[in-house]
Amino acid sequence: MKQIRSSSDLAINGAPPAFAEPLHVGHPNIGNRAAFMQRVGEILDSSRLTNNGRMVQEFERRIAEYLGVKHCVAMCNGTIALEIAIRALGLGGEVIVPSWTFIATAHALYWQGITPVFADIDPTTHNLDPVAVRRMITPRTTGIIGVHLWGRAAPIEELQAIADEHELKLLFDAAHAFGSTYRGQMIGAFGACEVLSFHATKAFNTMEGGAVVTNDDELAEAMRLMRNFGFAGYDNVIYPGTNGKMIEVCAAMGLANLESFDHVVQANRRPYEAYRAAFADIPGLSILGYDQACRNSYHYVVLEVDERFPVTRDQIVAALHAENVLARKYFWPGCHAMLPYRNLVPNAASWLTATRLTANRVIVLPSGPTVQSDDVQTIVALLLQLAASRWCQ
Ligand code: T4K
Repeated sequence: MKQIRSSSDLAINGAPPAFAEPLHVGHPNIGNRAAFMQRVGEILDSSRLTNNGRMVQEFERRIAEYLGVKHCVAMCNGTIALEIAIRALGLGGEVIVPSWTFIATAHALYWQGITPVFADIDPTTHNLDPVAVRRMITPRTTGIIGVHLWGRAAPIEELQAIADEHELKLLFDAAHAFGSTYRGQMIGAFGACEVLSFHATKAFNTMEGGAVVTNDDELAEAMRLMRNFGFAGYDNVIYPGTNGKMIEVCAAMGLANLESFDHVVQANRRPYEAYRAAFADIPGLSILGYDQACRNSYHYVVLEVDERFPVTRDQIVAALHAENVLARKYFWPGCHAMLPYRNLVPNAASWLTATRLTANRVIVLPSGPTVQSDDVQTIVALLLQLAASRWCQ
């Protein structure tokens, strides 16, 4: 472990990096390998590799059960799951989304000729601000996509009230929220449907994968059709569908990982609490809190840097990368500032005040079960040394 006593111990000043191997945000959680390999063996023996095989069916059953929802429609990834949900709900025209999200939320609309309309967030929760959502409604609005960012529930009731009042469809991008709860209920059954991502970098992963979960029988049926080219039986296509199917090996990974998910959540909490305690008394640095009344996977450790800290967010990220700490600026600069949206709505920044403020403050730190408390202490020491040396200059 590198000792950090002075600025000459920092890698940006020529010292060796603190970590020999990179420390990632989103290091994949790999659960019970033996259980996974056993299932892979069964798949190979059965020679059913994809197209709604036994593993996918079992996976869908188990996820629906875990989340307490009627239907889980498994897909090849979260982006396709979003696209299919949007299409199955019949959205068109304009749909209101936060800009402060992963680009896939906006792309899933744009890809289908729908205009994403960016509404501002509440800077204390990083989720959509219902007042800002109301402001963006026009006669062309057909829906709202709330994002449960960092696994924190979006303002579900307020968004549902707006949707009901204006006869809009409401769905949730729950890519970060597997296993989260809102008012004692699992995320999964809110809105018309909720969309999950099981990407390798998520707390719960199927390598690549996603799903739409819903209590709506008809919607689930439509999505099952859409993810399989629109086939309603052999030789009978009744809809211009796509290929959104999850493969058997991914479902097997999910089934194996589901067994250890609660353990992952417990293990995630250790680095999260260690970071939170370490930064508690440092002016200008704070870790985004999670509501103690709700469950969260503690997968994302979101550090906010404000002007009271003597080093900028970007300088911190550069210094951490030199140490092999691959912290991320998720989701800077916001969807509105990326192509094609930057050209489509060049003035969006003028109403996205909280989004811009937040985007310039955030660093997501490496965490998860593989990050040890010594690692956290080293990262904290690096930041303090960085501040001390800049402070002296
Ligand atoms: N909605 C929201 C709100 C989302 O956050 C996402 C995805 C989606 C929708 C769409 O769901 P998917 O279609 O992806 O299922 C990553 C993920 O690719 C993406 O799934 C995720 N959100 C987003 C937040 O992060 P990148 O480009 O930043 O990931 P990448 O490749 O840089 O990986 C992060 C780090 O993890 C790397 O530095 C290395 C490490 N890593 C990564 C992979 C894939 C590993 O150690 N092993 C691996 O297999 O987007």
